[in-house]
Amino acid sequence: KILIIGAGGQLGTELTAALREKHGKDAVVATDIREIQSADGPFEILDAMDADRLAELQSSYQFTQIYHLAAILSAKGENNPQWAWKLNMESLMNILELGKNSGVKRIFWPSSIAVFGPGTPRQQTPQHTIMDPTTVYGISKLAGERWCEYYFNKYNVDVRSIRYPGLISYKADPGGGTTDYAIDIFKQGLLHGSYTSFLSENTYLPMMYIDDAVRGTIELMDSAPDKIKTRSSYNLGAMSFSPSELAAEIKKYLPGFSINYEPDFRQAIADSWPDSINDDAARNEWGWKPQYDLSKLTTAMIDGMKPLLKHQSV
Ligand code: VAH
Repeated sequence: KILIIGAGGQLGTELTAALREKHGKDAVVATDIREIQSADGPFEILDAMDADRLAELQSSYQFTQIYHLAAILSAKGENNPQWAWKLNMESLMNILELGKNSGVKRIFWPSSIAVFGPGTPRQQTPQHTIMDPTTVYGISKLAGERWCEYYFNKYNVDVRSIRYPGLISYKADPGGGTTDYAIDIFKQGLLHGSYTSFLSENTYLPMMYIDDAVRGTIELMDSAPDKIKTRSSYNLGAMSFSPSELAAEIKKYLPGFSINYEPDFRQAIADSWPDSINDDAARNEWGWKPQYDLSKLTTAMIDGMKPLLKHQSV
C-alpha cells in the first residue's frame, strides 16, 4: 500500500489521483491534517508530526511506499519561522525513522528551488552549487536534503526527491508560496480581467505544469534504485517566465486582460531564487523530460479553470 501525506494539498490532490489510477483506489491511502472533501478512496486523518499515529497507521496498512508532501511553503513560512521549521523538519524525521524501522521500501519527499539563495548562479543553476537559502522554508528543504542523503547512506533508506520549481495547477489551491502568483493570475484574469502581481514584471522564476510534476515524480519513484545516483534531491526544469511574459500569453485568450505590479515581501524571496534550472542529472540518470512549455501550460490552465469558474456561478 501507498501512503500519501498532505493528500489535500496542491500536489497531493493530483498525485493521489494519478497513483489511484495506476494502482487502484484501495492501494493508495490518502491522509491529511483535515478531512478532504473529495476523498475518492481510503482516507485517514494524520498530523505528520504525530509519530504515534503514524506508527498506528503503519501497523494497520503495512505501507511499502510513502509520499510525504506536507509542508509550510516559502511565503507562509516567513510569518511564523519557528513553526515552519518545526513542522517541516519533525514530519520529515518521522518519515525517515519509519523508513529505517519498518517495511517501507521507498519514500518520496519534495525539495524545492528554494534551497538556492543569493550566492547561487542564477541562470541554468547546476545540480551541485552554492546553496545559501534565505527563507525558513529553503533552510528546512536544504537541511531535509542532507537528512535524506544521510538516511540513504547510513541506513539504506530508499528515499528519492525532486527540487520542484513553481508548480502550476488548478484543481487544488497552492499553499502559500512565492510562485503562487502564476496560478492566481489565471483565476483573477478569468474572473475580473485584471491582476495585481506581488512580483515585479521582469522577475523570472523556474516553473512547471502539474502534469509534468506528477509524471516526473512517478517516473522517479518507478526507476530502478541503481539509477538514482543523487540521494539529496534532483534539479528538475521545465520552463521559466516572468509575470509580464505570462500576462502576454494570457492576453492571447483574454484580449482585454491587464496586469499591474505591486511587489511585496515576496519579491525579495523571488530575487534570491534561480531564473532557470539545469536538470542534466535527472535527464541522464532516470530519463526526465518535460512536456509542457509556457504556451501549452497557458492553454491547459485556461481550459481547466473556465468550467471551475462557471461552476462557482461567478
Ligand atoms: C514556493 N511553490 O513558492 C513553492 C516552491 C518554487 C518554490 O517550493 O514556496
